[in-house]
Amino acid sequence: MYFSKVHCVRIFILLGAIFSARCASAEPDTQWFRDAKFGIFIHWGLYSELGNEWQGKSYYGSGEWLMNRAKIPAAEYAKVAAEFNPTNFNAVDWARFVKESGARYLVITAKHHEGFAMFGSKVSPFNIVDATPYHQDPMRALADACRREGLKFGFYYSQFLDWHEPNGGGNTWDFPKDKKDYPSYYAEKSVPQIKELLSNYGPLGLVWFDMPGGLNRDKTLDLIGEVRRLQPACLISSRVGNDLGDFRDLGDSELPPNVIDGMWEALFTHNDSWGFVKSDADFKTPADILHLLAATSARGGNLILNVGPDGTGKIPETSQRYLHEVGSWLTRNGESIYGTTHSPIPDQPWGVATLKTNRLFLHIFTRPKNGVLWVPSFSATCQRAVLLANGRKLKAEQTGDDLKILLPAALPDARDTVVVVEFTGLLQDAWTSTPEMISQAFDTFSVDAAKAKTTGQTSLKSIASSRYFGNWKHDTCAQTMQTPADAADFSFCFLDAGDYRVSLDYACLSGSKDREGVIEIGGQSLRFQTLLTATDFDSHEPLVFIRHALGIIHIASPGVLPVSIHPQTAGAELFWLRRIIVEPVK
Ligand code: JFZ
Repeated sequence: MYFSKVHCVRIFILLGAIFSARCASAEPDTQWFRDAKFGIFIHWGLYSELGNEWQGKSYYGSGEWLMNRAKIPAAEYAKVAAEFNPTNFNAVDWARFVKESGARYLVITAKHHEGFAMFGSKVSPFNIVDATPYHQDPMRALADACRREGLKFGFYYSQFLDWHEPNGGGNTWDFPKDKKDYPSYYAEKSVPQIKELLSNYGPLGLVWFDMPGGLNRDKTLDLIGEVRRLQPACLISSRVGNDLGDFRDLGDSELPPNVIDGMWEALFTHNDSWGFVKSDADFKTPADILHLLAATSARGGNLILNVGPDGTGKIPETSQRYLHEVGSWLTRNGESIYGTTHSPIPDQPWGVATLKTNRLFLHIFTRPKNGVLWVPSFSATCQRAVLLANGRKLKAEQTGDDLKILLPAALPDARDTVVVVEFTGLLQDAWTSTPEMISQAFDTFSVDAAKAKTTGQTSLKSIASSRYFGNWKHDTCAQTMQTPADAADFSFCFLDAGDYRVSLDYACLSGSKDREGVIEIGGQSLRFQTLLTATDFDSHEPLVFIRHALGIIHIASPGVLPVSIHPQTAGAELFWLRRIIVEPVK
């Protein structure tokens, strides 16, 4: 058969494109993740149909754990599939919802711990196509719709916990633990389904594994090898287990107090549950979400925020409205988030910062009352400062490493107004060396214990506790302070003279009740005796803190002062210090 020269050239070009595409995906594609900064999580399964209610009883907390909390027999729970018919689901609408939220990627539960596959699986008949009246695979349509919107698409897959299967992890109310054969579960369901997801839904941005178990490091490496073989560019979450994975997922609803290097993700629910809960209206506001997004970016990570559609496939109205507001803000201010790196300065009384090459983005959550935005540790040279929203140039004065920007009386965005500082020279990383900036320009200052320099036995620890089941909170506290040498030390820069009320926010268990401590600020000290907040600690109960007002200090002139908190005498642990509160006296 004769090939014209044109045909040969076309074939050559096509082969070249295929080859380069294969080469391009020869290893995990991390750049999109680093730049994305914001993703949407969707938890959607049979639990969404139940909405955390079972046999007339309402449960509170994570709805996707209902089967476990109510110890519903697997055979009984499986009957819910016959009622699951998400006629309100519309892949194009969902993809548009994610796009208009300003998120750059979507991760959706392909199979959660209930064991039900929200995709057409040939591995198990317990799936949305075979076991429900819906008889369709929503994931195929959703994956395609997301790609058409320019979004990265990924699957959450619970690779070990599976309450439907005798050999899956977690269901010991139907299937005795000592009879479980985890390797069989992986061989017969988990890994084959993961391969289905990696083979049938197009290029995936990531696979979000969760709750690892039943695999040693070598077997986990084998699983990772399968992902790499089928989708070389696909990223893998750290919850694949055994300290492996391409990016680190923090604990549920955990914002780290400080910068974390490398690729990582903070994951939060929009209300108090991952899965849909009929009674849960505790939604984060647009301002809450924007502050969380900016703070996560300031620390160098991504925020993935979860929404939980109901059993009909409807995303809660509040989630739709609030995430649309977030998206509108990102349309105007997105360059201060997307593609940024961590802030060179710690959180400030006015907000947080993000950085992109020679531009520092100042996210103003609270306007200083005197209109002066003080930017500490600014070691570069400010060339100009403008409001991102409208390009309005602002007056900026730099004295050494202190940059002061004069703000207009009204800021464009009450939730988060961004000032862009364009600079030359090198902006040093001063996250840990910058003192706490205290002044009369704000009503209150909150200094996290996580900022402390510790001495002696003092330790800083992130303590997880929960309100409702699965509604996790994380508080970094200064602990094990037993002698005067065990201190939590800080540096406060008072910009204004005046009086300031000092309070401590801490938890005090029974062993620490009535312990005497002291906070020293410069040459002044405030002594205190601890107040009991709880007899003991259980991570499945709320960790209660008290805000204990210690007294007023007088600052005669501006300046940097050392601050130290420690026991007055040797004895039991003083308390679990979460933060110092400083309030200017009007
Ligand atoms: C897991 C799931 O059990 C939960 O239903 C949800 O899917 C969430 C995103 O992931 O929950 C976890 C997993 C890990 C921690 C806490 C909750 N952790 O490491 O603290």
